[in-house]
Amino acid sequence: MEQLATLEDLPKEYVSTLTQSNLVPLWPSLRNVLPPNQPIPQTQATAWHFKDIKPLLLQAGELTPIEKAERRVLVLANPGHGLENMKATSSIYLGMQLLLPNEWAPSHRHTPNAVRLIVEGTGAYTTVEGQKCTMEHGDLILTPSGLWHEHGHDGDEPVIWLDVLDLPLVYYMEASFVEGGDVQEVKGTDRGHRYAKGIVPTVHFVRENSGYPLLRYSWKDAKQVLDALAADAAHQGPAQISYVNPETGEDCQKIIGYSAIRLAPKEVVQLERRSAAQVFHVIEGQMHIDINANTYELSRSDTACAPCFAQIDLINNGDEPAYIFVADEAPLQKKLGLYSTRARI
Ligand code: 1HN
Repeated sequence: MEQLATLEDLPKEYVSTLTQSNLVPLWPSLRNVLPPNQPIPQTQATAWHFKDIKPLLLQAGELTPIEKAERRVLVLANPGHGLENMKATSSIYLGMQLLLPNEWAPSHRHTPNAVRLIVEGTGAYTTVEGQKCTMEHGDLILTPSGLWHEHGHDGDEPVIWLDVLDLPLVYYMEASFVEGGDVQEVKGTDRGHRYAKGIVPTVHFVRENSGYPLLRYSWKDAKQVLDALAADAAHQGPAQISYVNPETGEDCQKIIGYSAIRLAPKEVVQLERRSAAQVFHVIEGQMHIDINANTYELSRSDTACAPCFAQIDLINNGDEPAYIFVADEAPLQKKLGLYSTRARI
């Protein structure tokens, strides 16, 4: 493609006259906003190790009372986006949150969608629109846009979880805001028991929160399905599950997609190159991940992110299966007609 003229090729007075009228010439910036053939991501391959995060998070527990934090979180920020922008990828926010015994993170609701993936500890719960969802290691709990949610802790050890939100996108759209609320009345426990093996309740009433029939996806169940897939001789390719709305089969949230992969001991999975950036988090086991020219060793509770169109290899060097949670921007890109894949190089 043709090299285009730069700002320096224009007379200074001309440029300053443009500026005074809030005008900008397109051509000096055209190749930045429309790079040839593929995007130039700001997202950098980055890994965060739990052994580094945990002591700092526990220290935050001593330094800042929950009343002064509302949510006690250390954000996993991608240096390619500038740490202060709190982005793991262009649209995905990641944070590790700590709740100590007897603490309470008050009820609120906001426009960004959130999920939490439970990393460590027992005894805590999230109440979402009156449904109390207990937290156990590996569980996925949804707090979709506009639903009231609060966290409590009746146990006796620190509980840590990974928050995943579409905050960077919603903030960019100038659509991000929160409302505070009163303590919720608990009306029931999570509705997981309503859904089993292709059996769903017949819908003959108007739903309170249509679109989010299931709020807690139990890791015990997800792991069982992954193990069954791996043991099934007829199953082709890596054992992988998607977290979906059990009534429609669609992605469980509108913007970020959630899935999990099982890597058998010594299994190597070469992912296709995707237009959607991705996040990987080790639920159990360990893995070696190659993202373009970067290599990371990830253990239990470690997290990494990969930019769009990255070439990614997942390798389980251990003797036990590895279970990896994946978050990606695919639902958003598909809705916008922007999703594509490329052959590996
Ligand atoms: C939020 O509501 C939670 O409810 C956690 O636990 C992290 C980060 C940004 C905005 C809202 C929570 C958040 C958040």
